[in-house]
Amino acid sequence: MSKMAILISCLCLLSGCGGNNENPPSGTTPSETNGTSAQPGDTTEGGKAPGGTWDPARGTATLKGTVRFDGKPPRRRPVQMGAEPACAEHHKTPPVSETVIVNADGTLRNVFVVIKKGLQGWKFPVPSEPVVLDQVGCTYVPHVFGVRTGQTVNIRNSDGVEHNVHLFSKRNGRLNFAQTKGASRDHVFKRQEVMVQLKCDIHGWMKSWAGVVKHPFFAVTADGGTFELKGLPPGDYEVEAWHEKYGSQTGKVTVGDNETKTVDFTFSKKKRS
Ligand SMILES: [Cu+2]
Repeated sequence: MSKMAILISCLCLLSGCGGNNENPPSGTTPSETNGTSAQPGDTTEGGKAPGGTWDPARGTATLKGTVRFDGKPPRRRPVQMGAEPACAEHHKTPPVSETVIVNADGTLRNVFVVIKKGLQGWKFPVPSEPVVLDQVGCTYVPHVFGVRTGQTVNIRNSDGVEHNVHLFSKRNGRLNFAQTKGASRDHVFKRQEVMVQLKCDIHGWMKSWAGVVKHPFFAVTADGGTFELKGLPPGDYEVEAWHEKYGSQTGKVTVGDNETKTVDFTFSKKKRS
């Protein structure tokens, strides 16, 4: 086996690449995105099931990678907030769409990367601290985030206007409530689901995506388009990379004790189906 760091590179020009691709058309709901496919971590296929509570001493392996965008980056269109002056005046410069953000170096932001298979059997302690989802300037912050099953999401409205938080989910029930200025409400997702969508019914441009995961091995790409999943047990893994417009890709990798392996992904307009 080569020692080359890059085991998998889902280059979009190669036929067959993205065979697990579940690309949705733009604007589809999360349930449409994921169709009837298995949810990450739900399967017992393809790996050992060590069982029991997670032992951090086993977490010696690291997976890292870069998510790139192939092609001319789409223009980030202005978000029209004129109908709600309190939203528009919050922004010093006109807000632009967060749907596709290609970094200056050609990498792609807001891609949710998660271990899809290989961790079944472990039970991971749930963090006591909440994940915060705020509404600021009539924008959800963050736009894409991860949260653990059983972990609290603290949903806040830091704006001076009323919002509505509406969950679109296939596995986590219903959630739909109005939130007045300065309000705060906690919510806990009970079932793994990659992804769920939160929208404001009052301001149609307000959308946020959450990956609800049973384990702690997930990341969202930011500037630089990179991710790193540290503290993994050595093993065989399937890694999923999800983007709200360009769908999902998966890659397989084997990582050993004290090893670091790289799994890269490339998205492009061509991968839409
Ligand atoms: Cu709103």
